[in-house]
Amino acid sequence: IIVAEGPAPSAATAAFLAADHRLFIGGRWVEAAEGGQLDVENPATGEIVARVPAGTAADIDAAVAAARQAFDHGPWSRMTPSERGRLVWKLADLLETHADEFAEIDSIDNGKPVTDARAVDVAFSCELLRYMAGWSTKIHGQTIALSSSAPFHAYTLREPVGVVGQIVPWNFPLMMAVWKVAPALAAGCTIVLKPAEQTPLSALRLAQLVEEVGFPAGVFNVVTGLGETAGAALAAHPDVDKVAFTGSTEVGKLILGSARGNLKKVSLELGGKSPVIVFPDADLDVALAGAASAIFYNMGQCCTAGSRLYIHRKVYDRLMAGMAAEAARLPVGVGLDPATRIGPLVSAEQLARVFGYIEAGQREGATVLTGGRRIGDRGFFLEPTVLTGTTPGMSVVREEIFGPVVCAMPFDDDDIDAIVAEANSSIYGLAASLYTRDLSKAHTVARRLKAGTIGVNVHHVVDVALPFGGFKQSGWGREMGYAAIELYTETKSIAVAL
Ligand code: TXE
Repeated sequence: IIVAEGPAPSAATAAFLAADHRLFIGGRWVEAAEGGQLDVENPATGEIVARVPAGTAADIDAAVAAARQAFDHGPWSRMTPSERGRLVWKLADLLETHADEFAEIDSIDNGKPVTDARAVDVAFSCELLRYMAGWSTKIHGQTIALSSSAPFHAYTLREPVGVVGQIVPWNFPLMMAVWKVAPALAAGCTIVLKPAEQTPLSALRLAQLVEEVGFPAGVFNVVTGLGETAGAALAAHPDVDKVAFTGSTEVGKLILGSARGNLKKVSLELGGKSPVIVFPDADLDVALAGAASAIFYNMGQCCTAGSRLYIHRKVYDRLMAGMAAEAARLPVGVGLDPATRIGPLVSAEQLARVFGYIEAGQREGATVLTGGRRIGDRGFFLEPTVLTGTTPGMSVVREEIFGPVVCAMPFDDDDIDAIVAEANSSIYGLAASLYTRDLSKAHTVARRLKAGTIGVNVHHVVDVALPFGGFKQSGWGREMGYAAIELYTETKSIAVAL
């Protein structure tokens, strides 16, 4: 496979990349207090495409102070839910107007196919902003009959939790930011957003739209910078009321430690090692399409990636032939090429990490059925990879690889107990999918799998209305749906002695 040069970005995207990038704090564009900068790399070429400020604790202090001021004293808290909702809806409209540009920015920054960025990342972000805009006018408490013999009028209010720190990863740069920003704004919180150091660009462009829409100063702040400096300072900040994080389980545990100081609320969306189970009665075309996209979509850099593929022995050979053919067929290329289905991994570091796993798997006895090699020497491309001969103890089966590498394993038992136990034998529990035409088996297995989202005859199930989050070490809390509004609000009980 030869990676072709992609087309040049549009003039708007090129102009944005070349601009002087600053932090967005208190409605103003400012340089980092310590003056440092971070290079932003295009993973398809390894070239530096932009430089952004390296924000540090001092910038986090300034951004938190601006968010605090906007929450405690600003016009934001006095706005009606309807006014808030209207601003969030307007942000969706403006994002949609600039959809192509955002798709290009994320494609250049992350490497992902621009076609996916446009159809999924940007489209979902617009949809989510609109969905959450709708909730802003529908957040309410309850009236509650007390058990007391004295007469009371008692009710609850749902109030915004306050200043929220949001730390997001690089796999869906815009979309991960909007997953957190949309419900927080709808609920009436103010925000300090820290995008991943690998992919800070779309968050900065989003801040420009926030400014254009006319959100009050300080409601939305963006500090670009490294995790261990800017991110850690945000998670530990005593004036932050809640921290929401998506990233590795390892860093999620660090965030918990940082949050202890003021016991801020914490929500975490962490890693996964999601199983895909194909029963012998499955529609094999559907199962193949699902299993392939489960691991190859976004180069496997999805928290829900279906990285453990369990196939009933009766259909194992047919499905594996299909997986190998699919891996070889998917067009690899520069993300900006609209025909590309597989782009580069996000960074040299990620490529090395994924390679490390492939090598470890082989050392431990796994066989590379297809893929397993770097493509070219420019950028960070890796062949979609299928490993066989993998066993439960191997690191490739236990640990999140976060690359296009699937461990395929046959199972024999027609009794579901063994396969359910195998699928559940993970420290993670983010997602799972199963393929069968047997309705009873589908619902029975779905109930018994320990994961936050279960797909039946489909893998990546994400919808603005459907709660999303993890069991076990895949996280705390649920995003999407009304569950996300609950994450960004506190319940207050009020009792009036009559
Ligand atoms: O993630 P990190 P990395 C997994 C995946 C991947 C591995 C490493 O397995 O291979 O993590 O990726 C910020 N305090 N996922 O190292 O470090 C960081 O700046 C506060 C799964 O890139 O967790 C970035 O903004 N913040 C995942 C964010 O955390 C800190 C998506 C995520 O980076 C910090 C990404 C600290 N001490 C990686 N250290 C998913 N669930 O989708 C880093 N950060």
